[in-house]
Amino acid sequence: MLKRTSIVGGLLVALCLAGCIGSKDCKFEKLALNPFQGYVLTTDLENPWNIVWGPDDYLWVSERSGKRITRINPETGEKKLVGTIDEAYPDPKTPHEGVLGFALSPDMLKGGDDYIYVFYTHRVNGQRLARIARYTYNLKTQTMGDPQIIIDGIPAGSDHNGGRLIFGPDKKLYLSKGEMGHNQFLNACLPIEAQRLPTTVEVAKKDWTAYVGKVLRLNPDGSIPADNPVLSGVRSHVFTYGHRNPQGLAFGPTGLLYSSEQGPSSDDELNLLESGGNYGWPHVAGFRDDHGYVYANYSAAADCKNLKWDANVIPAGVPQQKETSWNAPNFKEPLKTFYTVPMGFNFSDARNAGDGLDYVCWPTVGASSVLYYPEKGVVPFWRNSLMMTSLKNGSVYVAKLGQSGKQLQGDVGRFFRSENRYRSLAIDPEGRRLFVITDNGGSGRDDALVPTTVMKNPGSILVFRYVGDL
Ligand SMILES: [Ca+2]
Ligand SMILES: [Ca+2]
Repeated sequence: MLKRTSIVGGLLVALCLAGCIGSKDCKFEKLALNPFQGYVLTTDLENPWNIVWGPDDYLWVSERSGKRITRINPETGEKKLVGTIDEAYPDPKTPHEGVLGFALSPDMLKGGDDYIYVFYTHRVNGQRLARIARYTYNLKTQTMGDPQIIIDGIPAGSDHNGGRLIFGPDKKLYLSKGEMGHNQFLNACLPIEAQRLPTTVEVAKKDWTAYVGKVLRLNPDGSIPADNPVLSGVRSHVFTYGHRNPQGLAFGPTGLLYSSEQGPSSDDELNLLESGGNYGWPHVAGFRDDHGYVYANYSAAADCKNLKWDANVIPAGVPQQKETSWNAPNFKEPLKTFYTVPMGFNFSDARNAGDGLDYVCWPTVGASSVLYYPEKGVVPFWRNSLMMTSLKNGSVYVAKLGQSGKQLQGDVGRFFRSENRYRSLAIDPEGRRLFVITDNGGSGRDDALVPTTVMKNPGSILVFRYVGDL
């Protein structure tokens, strides 16, 4: 039974009124008033983490804490269990562990390899680790089995595990891996290793401890592609590095790879990922502009354990580094930040931001995924765009690409605001329906933009259907 439940009262009006951020991003405001229908397709998912439109015209969803892969009928919302990953370990105290990304083989249901590649965290003797396992999809039973481990021993932590897994047009697997939230909160005294590259000895031993704050590129059998970049004299799975928590990966039509990445107190990023690129973390957040960020290296403080970590106030004794005092020849600036704030920005009082920024403009959005919206899609004002989901603001941001795909053009639109945390999204082949999965809990903002831990549609798939041409 299709649940045409209203997502929130007056959703479309509310989201359109809230569809403009600050003074710079208002051009999409009128376009956002174009008609969409919003409804709930299905509920009772357990922290859905990844959603894709499969070659069988079903939605495929991973559930992080539910430890499973499920197929969902996009018309009725009916669920069919594909398989459960019993080895996965979603620590109930963290939102970063369990079954994260998965990718379907490009040849699936085409007489080729009917494989599902799943990235999940688990525990070995109490130690957090992560791996990619390949499952075979049985066409008759529509379930998965015969797990084969493709790569094992990837570091995992209580925070920032990244976790997006996609195939490229080159039929390589791309995995985003976070830096495990080191240098903050309970992990404040652990060093960030996003800049550390694997050594020859480590690669020979299959020691993947350097695979944090990286985007990896793998052959489907888990081996290192022969054309991966050589970094500091070593070829490994590392494709790009210097990342914080990249949770989104998406390819554009000409084979360009984009990522979304969570920044610290400011500067979530959309990036164009180029082989061998250094994306700056933790030396730089966003652009190398000394705006709103300095690298405070707690692990280098003599008495770190006795210091109080604070996102905004750096204690004496913690070494600090300005962005402009660091550089690297392969440093890549982002395409766009969400958001960079002026020098002297008062992070402890968002209302004091000035320059058109207010509480809704707290300068990160919790970027959780990115998707390319194709040129042939039916929504005219979304064509050739990157769509990015926001956890903190329960919104989909839409950024138009320039013709080359190597830069953005115009202002960023914001759509479908609701009191939810948007984890990821998929579109149907026509580009008419946007399917958004929501976290079961966590913090966001209510309709008045006041912080809340109440989610309107926990563990759901929300559908936004374009009806402007019907
Ligand atoms: Ca960066
Ligand atoms: Ca910066």
